[in-house]
Amino acid sequence: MALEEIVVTEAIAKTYFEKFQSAINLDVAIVGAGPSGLTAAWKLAQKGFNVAIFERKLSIGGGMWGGGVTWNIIVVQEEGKHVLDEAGVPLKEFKKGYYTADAICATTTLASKATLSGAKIFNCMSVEDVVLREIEGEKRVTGIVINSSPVEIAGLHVDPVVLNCKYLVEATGHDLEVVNTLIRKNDVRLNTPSGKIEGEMSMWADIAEPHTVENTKEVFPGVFVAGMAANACFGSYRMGPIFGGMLLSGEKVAEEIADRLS
Ligand code: 48H
Repeated sequence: MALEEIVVTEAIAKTYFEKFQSAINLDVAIVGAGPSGLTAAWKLAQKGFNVAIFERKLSIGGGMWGGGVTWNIIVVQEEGKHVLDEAGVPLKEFKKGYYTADAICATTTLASKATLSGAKIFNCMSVEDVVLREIEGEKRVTGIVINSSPVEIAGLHVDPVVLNCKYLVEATGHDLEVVNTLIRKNDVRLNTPSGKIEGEMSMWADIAEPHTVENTKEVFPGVFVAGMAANACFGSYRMGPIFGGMLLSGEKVAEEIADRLS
């Protein structure tokens, strides 16, 4: 059978825009396809919610691909082990309570779980702003403002487009980009002790791991923070290449949002 290039073009354009169209009114928009974002997407899609991740880079996985200093092995402690067990990622006990996993296997398996459960991933797509509305006297984020990453990287003056979401999950890691933009542009207070971003602190893994989960919560009406972004927002420590907190944070944010949406 002859291969017609034009059919390939049609197939990609039609199928991509069907996928895009189905993301115009989302239950949950997740910003960032690192471990916390991928886990949240998997768990929400598994429950049947319309969920999509927007990832600036071409590759998914955020900081998990590289393990520690590019030695591509991650460590997970007892508490977070069940998430990788459920995904089917093989783990080895290194010492009591310390498990290792291959970073490539963990990343690809979480991405596979998310997409096969029905979550959509839009890579090369940056979230550059949010939609803010006043609803019954309360300001709330009701959507995301997205642009193609190549447009952003080239510094082209091309306007973004908007997608609606009932909830936004900021899983952008250390930079906490979305909440930073929210408070820079608008006179609003966050649900943090100071009402502002508390900021990430230095390394203290033992405290940072449980804090990542505690700090996974709604920081502004319609906006949850997860993963490293949660610690940056609420002011806690970093933890190096230990990923249990990221997985548990993704699991928690999915549960909390699922409860709200049900
Ligand atoms: C679209 C964006 C935008 C944007 C950023 O950093 P991540 O891996 O995030 P987490 O929180 O799931 O995992 C953190 C972990 O990788 C880590 O860094 C740890 C454990 N550090 C500890 C330590 O001590 O250093 O992924 C975030 C993703 C990235 O892929 C970004 O490209 C993406 O978010 N992103 N995507 N629009 N505005 N900002």
